[in-house]
Amino acid sequence: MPKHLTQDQVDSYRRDGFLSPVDLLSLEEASRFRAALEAAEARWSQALAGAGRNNAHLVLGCLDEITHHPGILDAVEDLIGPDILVYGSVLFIKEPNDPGFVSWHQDATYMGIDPFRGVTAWLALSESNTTSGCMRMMPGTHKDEIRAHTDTFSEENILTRGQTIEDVDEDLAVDLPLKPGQLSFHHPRIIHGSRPNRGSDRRIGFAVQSYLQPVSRQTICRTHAQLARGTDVYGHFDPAPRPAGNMSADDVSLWNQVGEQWTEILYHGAGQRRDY
Ligand SMILES: O=C(O)CCC(=O)C(=O)O
Repeated sequence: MPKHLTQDQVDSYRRDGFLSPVDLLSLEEASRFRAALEAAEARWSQALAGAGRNNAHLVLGCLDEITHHPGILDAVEDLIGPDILVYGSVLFIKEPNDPGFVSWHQDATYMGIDPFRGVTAWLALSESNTTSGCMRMMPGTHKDEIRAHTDTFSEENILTRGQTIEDVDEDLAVDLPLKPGQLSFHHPRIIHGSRPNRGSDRRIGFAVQSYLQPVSRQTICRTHAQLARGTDVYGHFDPAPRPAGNMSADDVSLWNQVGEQWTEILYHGAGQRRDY
């Protein structure tokens, strides 16, 4: 018996490789988290730019709260079972009229996790729709192997390497509009992307990328993860503590260490690097 999702939702995730929209936070909660995040961005603007958008749940109380939200973890448990690690997180923010886009890709390609037993949760903290550049998915492609990706390093591409799958039949894509407080789940092999934000508000997405079963392994370099629920009998990751408030010195030190590990992982074998 699922804890948060219906059996139909679980079945549709298994069939399509994504599930959306899922109601999780109230509008008030989402507004509170957005305000806390934006206050942190104003105060620590340098630290939270570029690669600082990765794993900010290790240093900001509001993102830690989302990451360990019992309702989100219930839904994750419905999809991957009771033992749950938080591997990492990414803030996907597109400013108003921002040319930034996300090319068609499969997350598992460059994350170095094998076996990759997990799911990404993408929470909207502002309207994410076709105007603001919501995510788009290619249903069923999670059942395929990893496709060939070209590293474009295109300036407006938000992905680390601008990695792109070239021959995607966009007519088959499904838009995933979300209201603030709703989230979507997606599988590590689903082909997905998003267009630029043509709207007048920020498009703010917070992705826990990903929640993992502890059997999953990082194959490129040893790194950290947090146990969110259940037990980890494998010990494939070093335990990362939850943050003590915002930007404490110890938490920032761990965050920087994980940032270096992620750079090694995400740019493994790449011809060039950039600052995120
Ligand atoms: O936020 C976006 O538009 C894309 C996010 C994404 O690619 C992901 O969460 O895997």
